[in-house]
Amino acid sequence: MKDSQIGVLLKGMLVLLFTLSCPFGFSQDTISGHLPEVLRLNNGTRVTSAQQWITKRRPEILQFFKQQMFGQSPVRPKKMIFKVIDNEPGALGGIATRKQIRVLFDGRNDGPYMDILLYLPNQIKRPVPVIVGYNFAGNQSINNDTAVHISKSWMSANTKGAINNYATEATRGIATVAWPVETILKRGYGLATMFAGDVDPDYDDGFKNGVQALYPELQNRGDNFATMAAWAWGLSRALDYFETDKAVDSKKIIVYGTSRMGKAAIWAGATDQRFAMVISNESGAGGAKLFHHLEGENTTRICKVFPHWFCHNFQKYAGKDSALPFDQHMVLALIAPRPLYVASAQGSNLTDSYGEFLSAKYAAPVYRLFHTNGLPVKIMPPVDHAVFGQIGYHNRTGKHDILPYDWEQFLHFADLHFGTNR
Ligand code: GTR
Repeated sequence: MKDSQIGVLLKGMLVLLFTLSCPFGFSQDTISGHLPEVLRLNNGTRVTSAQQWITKRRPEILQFFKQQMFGQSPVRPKKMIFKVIDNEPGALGGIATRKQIRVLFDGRNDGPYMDILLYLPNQIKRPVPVIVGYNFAGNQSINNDTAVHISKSWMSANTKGAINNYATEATRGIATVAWPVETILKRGYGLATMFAGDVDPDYDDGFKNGVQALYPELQNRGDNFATMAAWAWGLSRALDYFETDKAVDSKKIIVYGTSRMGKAAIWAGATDQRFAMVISNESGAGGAKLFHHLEGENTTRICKVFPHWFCHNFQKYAGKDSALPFDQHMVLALIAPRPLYVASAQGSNLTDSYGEFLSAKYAAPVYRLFHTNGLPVKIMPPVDHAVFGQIGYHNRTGKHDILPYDWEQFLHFADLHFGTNR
């Protein structure tokens, strides 16, 4: 055989090896450094059963992330009160019942509060599953329903229609594309939303203005109750309310969030197992994205630009993405075996689609311990091609956003798991 023929043969073998290894995911995972194993106990023992996961590994991981990244959160406040301040059975032209519920965190009318806006579909006569997630600009921003109270909480100066960091009437309906309320209701789901800034404003205020003020004992420590954990905690308080509302099926609450709100939704799902499903849309770094995949936002940027999001201990990991003794696949695994949908967008560079896919992929072995199919693919599906297992995933074309395509996949995923609209 000539040298050139040997060369061609070798090349052919390499291509074959590459092709064969792809379905097992060996060749494409550009992970930097060593990715910590989700199924190995701190003492080195391999975790091989769901029982071991539940009793040993899950608590270890949860404790680690509470100490090192998200910080500790308080339990449900004893004095919390829900005040239904609006209950309109003929909302949105008669298709919905609208409720606005003020959650008084410490029971005081002049204390910290969060307003829940809840729409329930009138065509369903039994308790309905509800999708709950934070908005970025106040409840009045999600549609043009003039009865929705305008937020009185601080918001980003970039908010369209806000003046001096506070909402005006001009902020009403600025996020209607992000919140297809009627589509969601027609599919048989309720929709609840809150403004994250009610719980904790999104800036580094030394934790003076958010719910943290109620918990001084959880401040001035490495594992302090920081903003992301406060937002997740607020989602759990909304769930506390749903448990009291007979029109809601509180065993079917879907926690959803886009971007930073997706990070909060993931942590809520990880810490509160009452959430039956988690949907993360382009949650990126500190959400679904794997830090060990060195693209998009990294620990250095997160720690510098958003020092209030994670606890003080997290600062020591800045710049160490390849050497982290943890990563976000472990946070996603805390949601197992509950259905989890991770959505990415090709043009969302900061949130790193491939890094998000990898977290879902490396969380999947935990799902398989529970005899679910986990993520049904091992290599990233093509753009605009959603896959639906116990974990769902898509990477759509377009920029960082939440679009009708995303909602269509989420609702389909929810239908599959909750057996709705079959
Ligand atoms: C960016 C931030 C991301 C993501 C995004 C968003 O500035 O770096 O982590 O959360 O904001 O929330 O839209």
